[in-house]
Amino acid sequence: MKPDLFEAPDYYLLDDLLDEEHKLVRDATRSWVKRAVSPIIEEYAQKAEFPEEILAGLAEIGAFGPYIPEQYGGAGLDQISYGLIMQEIERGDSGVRSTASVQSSLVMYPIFAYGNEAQREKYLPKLASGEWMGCFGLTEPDHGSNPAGMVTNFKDAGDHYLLNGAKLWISNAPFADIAIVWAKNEEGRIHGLIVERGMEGFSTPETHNKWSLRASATGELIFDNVKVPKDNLLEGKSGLGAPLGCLDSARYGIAWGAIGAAMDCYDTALRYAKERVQFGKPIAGTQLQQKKLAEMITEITKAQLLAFRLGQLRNEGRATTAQISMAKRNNVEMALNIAREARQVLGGMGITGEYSIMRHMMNLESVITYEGTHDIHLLITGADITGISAFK
Ligand code: TGC
Ligand code: FAD
Repeated sequence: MKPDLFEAPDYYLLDDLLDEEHKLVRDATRSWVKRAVSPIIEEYAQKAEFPEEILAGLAEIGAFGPYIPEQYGGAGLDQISYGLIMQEIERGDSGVRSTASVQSSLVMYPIFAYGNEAQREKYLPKLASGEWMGCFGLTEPDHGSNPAGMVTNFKDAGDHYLLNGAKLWISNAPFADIAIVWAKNEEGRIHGLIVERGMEGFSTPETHNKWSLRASATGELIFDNVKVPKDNLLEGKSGLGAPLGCLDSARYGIAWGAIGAAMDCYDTALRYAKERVQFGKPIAGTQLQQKKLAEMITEITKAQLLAFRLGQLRNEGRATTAQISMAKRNNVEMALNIAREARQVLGGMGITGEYSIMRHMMNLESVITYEGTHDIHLLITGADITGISAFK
């Protein structure tokens, strides 16, 4: 892969809206990505392996639990810093951002928000340091967009629960030490359970043959009469709203992350277009390539503004699920469109691993599907503005 020459576009001088801490966090993440992710990521993606060697670095830059309070090992940052960290990591690779998103928003957040003090103290510091990694099991083979239909269940068996069922498409599953598993009790109410690797009857087979997120490890979670201690129940919240609350945080991170992937594609295409000479002049001097590049920077700028405003609303505790859906949907589609256009700017070179664009493009096909598909987010907006749910 070519050396990482990334220069971040900031067409509307959005840096002026950031405070010193935001810039510090953003710049530290950016230089870590250049140093630790860019040089190795293409090789890992080609061989379809997760680069476990970067876990310690992710923990060091505060990517595990950026907004979790420092008393539990988190970085105690605000939502805009969290977004900027996700943006910079996904600039490197969506799969690496996935690992950080899952650890922060889908594992640490539910333990912090729905767990008791003993659970917070037991798990959060080790998750923040990367000593333990986690995964989040909501999706099932027959229940993806409609998790309310899940069949994974647990029964009261005296001093423990007995957990049965299966989850599919679970990021980090193959190497996770713990799993936050959403399952129904005997009354059909959804609860979160902390399942630990090593519990008898719990296995995590890896999912192979992915053309997307190849540098991320995806797997299944299989529960065959797993005895889960009663202490491992997340007591603070139950019902579908509990996992959906975690998704709010992760989807928000993706709204920022996708901007990172788009910025990398744009920056690569712009540099290439200025250097590549055809018909006696740089292709950047042709009207058609300028149209592509001008539209890219316009869309990136709009997405940046959407994410920044959403971050302000999150900081004030005012962002709604529907606002988060709008930003996730818009920004991921924006990034995917830019990846496709940028790939064309590079001609044949665009399909090679010498450049990051094709990898971003393939990754974004997962990003537009997970954490709620593109269509589901549109329907969340539709329900919000009309007051009528298309799901019922
Ligand atoms: P609905 O009737 O709308 O809601 C059920 C209950 O939940 C409450 N609720 C929320 N509570 C807290 N936060 C939220 N964001 C909430 N949204 C809804 C709601 O008030 C209600 O409460 P109650 O007390 O009335 O029961 O539910 P529905 O069954 O109609 O479904 C709505 C729908 C389709 C939008 C929802 O099921 C959905 O979002 N589906 C998409 C599934 C999804 O996003 N799965 C993601 C899996 S995890 C993943 O992909 C990780 S990828 C990781 C990575 O690598 O980055
Ligand atoms: P389906 O729900 O079967 O949807 C198929 C198509 O039908 C989609 O286009 C969808 O938009 C459309 N559709 C569905 N319902 C409607 C409707 N009512 N109206 C109109 N169209 C509709 N899940 C986890 O729990 N944890 C993870 O860590 C995780 N990581 C993932 C990693 C990867 C790489 C991938 C690909 C997925 C991951 N997922 C994870 C699962 C992901 O959240 C689901 O794939 C996603 O929610 C969609 O579910 P599905 O694949 O079953 O598609």
